[in-house]
Amino acid sequence: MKGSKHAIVLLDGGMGTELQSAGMRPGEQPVLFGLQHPGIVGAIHRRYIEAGSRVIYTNTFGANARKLAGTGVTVREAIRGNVRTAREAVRDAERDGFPAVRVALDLGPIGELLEPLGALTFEEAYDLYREMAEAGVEAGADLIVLETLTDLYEAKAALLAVREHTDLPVWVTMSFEQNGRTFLGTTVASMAVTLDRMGADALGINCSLGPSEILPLIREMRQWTSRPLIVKPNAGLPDPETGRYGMDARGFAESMRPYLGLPGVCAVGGCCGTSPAFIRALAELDTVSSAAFERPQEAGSRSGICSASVMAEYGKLHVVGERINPTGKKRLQQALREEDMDLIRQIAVEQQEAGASILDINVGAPGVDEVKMIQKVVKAVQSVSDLPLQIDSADPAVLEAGVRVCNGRPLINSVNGEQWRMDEVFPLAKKYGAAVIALTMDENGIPETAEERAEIGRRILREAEKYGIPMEDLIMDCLTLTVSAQQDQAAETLKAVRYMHEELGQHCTLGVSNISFGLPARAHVTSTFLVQAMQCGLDFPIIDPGSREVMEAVLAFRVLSGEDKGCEAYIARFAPEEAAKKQRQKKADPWAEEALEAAGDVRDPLTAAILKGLPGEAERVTLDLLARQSGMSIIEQVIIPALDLTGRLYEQGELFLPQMVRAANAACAGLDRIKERLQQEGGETFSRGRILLATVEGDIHDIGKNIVRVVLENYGYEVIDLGKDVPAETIVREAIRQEVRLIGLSALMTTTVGAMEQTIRALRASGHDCRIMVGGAVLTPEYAAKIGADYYAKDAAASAEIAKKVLG
Ligand code: THG
Repeated sequence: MKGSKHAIVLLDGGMGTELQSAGMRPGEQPVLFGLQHPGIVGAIHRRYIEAGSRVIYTNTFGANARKLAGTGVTVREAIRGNVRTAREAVRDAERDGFPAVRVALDLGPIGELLEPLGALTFEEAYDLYREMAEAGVEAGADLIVLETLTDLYEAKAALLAVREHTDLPVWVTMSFEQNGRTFLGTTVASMAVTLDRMGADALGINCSLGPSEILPLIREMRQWTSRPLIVKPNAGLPDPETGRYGMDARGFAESMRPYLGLPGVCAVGGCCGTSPAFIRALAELDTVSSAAFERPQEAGSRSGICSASVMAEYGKLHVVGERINPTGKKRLQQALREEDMDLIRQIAVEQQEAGASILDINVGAPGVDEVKMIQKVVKAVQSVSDLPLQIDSADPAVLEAGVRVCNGRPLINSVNGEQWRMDEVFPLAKKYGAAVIALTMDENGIPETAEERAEIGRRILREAEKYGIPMEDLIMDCLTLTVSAQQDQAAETLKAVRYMHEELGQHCTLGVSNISFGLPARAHVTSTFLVQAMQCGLDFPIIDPGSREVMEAVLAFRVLSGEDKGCEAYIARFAPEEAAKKQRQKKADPWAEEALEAAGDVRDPLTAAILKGLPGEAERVTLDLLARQSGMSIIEQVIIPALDLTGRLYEQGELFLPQMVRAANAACAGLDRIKERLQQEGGETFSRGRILLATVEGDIHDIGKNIVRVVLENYGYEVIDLGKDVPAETIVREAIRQEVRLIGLSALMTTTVGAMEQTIRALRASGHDCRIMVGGAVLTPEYAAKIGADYYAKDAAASAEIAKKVLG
């Protein structure tokens, strides 16, 4: 688009690196430094404004109560002081004739992992952001930007907190890796869909990658949202030799050029390693800098229901698993009353493995506080399954409680044509960005004819539009009646589905199994009706994925409709099964076993419980085994091989970090039982060896190190965690005192890899015999070798591999 001017909002560049060159010491908290040296921070803001920034980010990235604990400074003070510094810089610049500049309250991640991976609850995260948002409003910020987030759940808590306590515009930018996921597994698509529908004013990507690496991710994001997009990359990838960011201002600006013609990209700036010179170079590109967004030209065309990592995209066939529903199920009702989540977790995993792509959750049972229980169950299910969720209740308070704590974009089950029901459900759907199932019935019940059901459906669609809910987000349920009681109704339902699909282009759901109540051999009728309905346009069937006949109909339908390209899924599902049959006849070779395990077909119950991440089940099976077998032999023959297998699957990209951690937790539950037993029997305790972990001096990041710790502990190693910002002398002293043979050092920032090198030198100089592994975002294998480390651990799984090599 040569010659054309693309109006764009210029943001600012890096703050941390600027503060360090202005004298902030490594390890010092930027927020506190800003309070002590407002002049220095103000001068940095001023340089960005002079370079062309029209929105500046306040120096409040880590101003949350967790990070400020023990500093004697409150969140309010930290935010008030740093916002004032930015406001004054803007006031002075405007007085000196610069155009209008807006002050964005900058809020980064809390710095602790949220449940189920960590200890921080969704509600605690919400409260921490609420406190900061309120302080930001009071201090006079113009907008709020949530940035560098890697967990969609945290982003959702933060966005809700801001929305419920301020009227300011909110932008959200997250940090992705080149594979299009954050390091906690959130995908670009899930982020965009979830936060767009929840009403974030702009979305984007900052940090972790350079401009060229982010470009394909922004293109992907554009497909899922029509919000203005923000790009704030690092100055390239860190140099493997020096660990520093490689790009200069000119090169950075040149590689930002492709964004200027990209529809939807409305704001650009820089993150780590960028300076005012970089922003000036951006300003010199062929742009017109403005302080407000241009109207986005076109809508994102793709959408769906999602968790943080799985998208059930509209246009494909998705099985909704119906089994987390206590209606008529004594055992599940009892589990709910006793708040026993094990059974529920197990049902979730079984349905996912059987091929469900969405899980329906209903907790309606006598004697159950449903509002409380839906949150408990949603969290329990999310701790073992990555599938998107459907929240099923007649009570709007239960619906709200459920969709609030869903990680991702849920589906509400359901609304119908009654005005009062629409008036209570649609505002919830709008606020939380949920999609909604619409039952084609009203105060007069279920109409007999397809035409009347279609009429109610159209009325619901019109009403939804008044609430700003687009048609595509209503999944029509034309209602399955029981064929043995009302035989002509099966045809009416199918006719109504066909109308919804063909005439209105709506997505459709049905509670399919209802069709066959009262008949023998129900599966034949259920699966035949399912096929008929799918042929008419049913794309969100609610069924029991554990029913073989029904699921086989779904898999076959996908082949025949062309959705299963090259019949890949069909083959992947059935080929191993056939191979397994043959294998069982022959003597099994271990690699074939592994393929089976990867396909989820594990016959050893403890291995299965660990792979699926079911702690209760792992405990139960371990206790069974202990009656027959020694604790050590269970550890050696089952638990360790299961964890090794998890590690291999992780490396092959078959499992992701959350699943790894779940597996480790399940193994831990089994190990605890064994430890208890070993202690009762006196003496022998189990440890595979001792490992010391520390984040080096000057570095206050410990999420990465904490993940490594969890994984190593759950592999059976004894971990001595010295924490963060640890001086080299302490590490040497403790390594010697506790006779540690493997040491893991972590450094997240380019500025602290120097401290890592010094620590390694000090360890070598001490003469203590040990191996050293290093890890952290800016490290590379080359650099690790250069500073004298024995091993480079690219992630937690790699650290476990290294531990095995060194300690056995
Ligand atoms: N439309 C929408 N939502 C729905 C339905 C629908 N939710 C509920 C139901 N119908 C679909 N879900 C279930 C959940 C559990 C069972 C059936 C449907 C179930 N059925 C047992 C059976 O089929 O054998 C009966 C109980 C038992 O004997 O255990 O469990 O139509 N939007």
